Formats: sequence, C-alpha cells, structure tokens
Amino acid sequence: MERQRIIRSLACLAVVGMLAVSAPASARGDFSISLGSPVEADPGQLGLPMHFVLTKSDSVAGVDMLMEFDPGMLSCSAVSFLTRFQLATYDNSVPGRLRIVARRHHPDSSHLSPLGPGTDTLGFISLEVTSRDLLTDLDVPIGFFDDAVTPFVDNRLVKGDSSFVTPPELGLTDGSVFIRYPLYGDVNDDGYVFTIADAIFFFNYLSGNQKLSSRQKANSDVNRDGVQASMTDFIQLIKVIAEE
Ligand SMILES: [Ca+2]
Ligand SMILES: [Ca+2]
Repeated sequence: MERQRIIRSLACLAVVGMLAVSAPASARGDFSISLGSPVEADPGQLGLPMHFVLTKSDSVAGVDMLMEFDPGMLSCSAVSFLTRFQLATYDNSVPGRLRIVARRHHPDSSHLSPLGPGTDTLGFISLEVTSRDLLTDLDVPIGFFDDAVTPFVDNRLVKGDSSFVTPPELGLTDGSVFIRYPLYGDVNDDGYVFTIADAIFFFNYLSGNQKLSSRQKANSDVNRDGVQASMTDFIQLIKVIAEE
C-alpha cells in the first residue's frame, strides 16, 4: 500500500515536472507595457515625465492603454511620442484617467511596418503634481485600468497580423509618483529653514534675478496655501525670521 502511494506521488511529481518544462517560458513576460520605476516629484511640479515602455517577443503594430490615478494629486497635461506612429493620440479629458491609442498604420496613409521584437520607449506622459500641503511624503500610483463600460479590452497590443494581445498574456506594470514633502521655509534648499540666506534668495527670486528649482518652489510655500513663492509667502518668511 505504502509503496503504491509513493509510486503515485512520484508519478504526480513527474507529470508536474513535465508540464513545467513544456509550458511556454513565462508567456506574461513576452509582451509587456511598463510605466517604469517610481518617479520622484515635488508638490507643484509641472511637466514631470513618466515614460511608457513596450517589450515584445513578436512584431507589434499598435498599442491601446488606459490608466487611472488620483485626480486630486496628479493631472496629465500631455503625452509625447518618441516612437513613430501614423496614428498617435490620447484622451485626458476625464480627470484621473488617461487613454493612449497608437497605430503604426493609418487607413488614409501608407503603412509603417510593425515594430520588431525588443524593447521600445514609446513616449512619455507629462504630469502635473498638486501644490497643496499633503502633510507627508506620498506615493501616488498610476495604474492600468480596464473600463467595464467599453466593449473591448482597454489595454492591448495589435500584432502585425491584426490579432490582439490582452492581459494576462500582456503584462502591465503600473507606475507611481513619489511626492517628496517640502521643507517649508528652506527657500534656497540648503537644509536650513527660515534663515537670512533664505530671505535674500527669495527676494532675488521676486526681483527676477533668481530662478527656483521645483524643490525650492515647493519649500517657498511658507504659508502652505498651495500658492508657491508668492509675496505673501515672502512676508510670512520675514515675519518668522524677525520673531526668532
Ligand atoms: Ca535654507
Ligand atoms: Ca503660499
């Protein structure tokens, strides 16, 4: 009895082993769209680029993507394409959503050949970050999303033969924006808050003789009303320094 049980379990293991060998090596990894590693940002930052990258083991003639994010934290101002497409468009009309559609061929013009196997950076999404006080560092995800209302799969690839690759065969890697909490009052970004040097730096900016980095701009929202580097912030800075 015991011997039969051992033989059965050995047979089971052998079958599982055979399946593991004959299954295609991670079909998921053969096609993927990635929004890459987290992008660091400051509150109020504009034109923050998030690249989208396509990896494929076969030729691809088109891409459809749908993403969502917290519209209170981020907005999408534009999408720029780095790979040539004959039709390349996006829809950012709904806050917190972004749809991207790109095709190598267009019905009204001559075709570009499909993209061959390999990895291509298709383009980048330009993001704008909220300038309001978030009270802490915050990681805001940008996730692929399938809209139940649309009669098709929202994230998919069009292959050279016009067939589709959809999840789970198409792997999707979400992105995120890590919003760094400002050091309010450190206008010159030297690690010290409310110093005379900060006041001089701020004054030079207001006089048009100094530019501010996104970090310096975020730090300069001294009264934390979401309006960065304003005259009111400067007055508040002077007030705090005078009181110390
Ligand atoms: Ca400083
Ligand atoms: Ca302010």
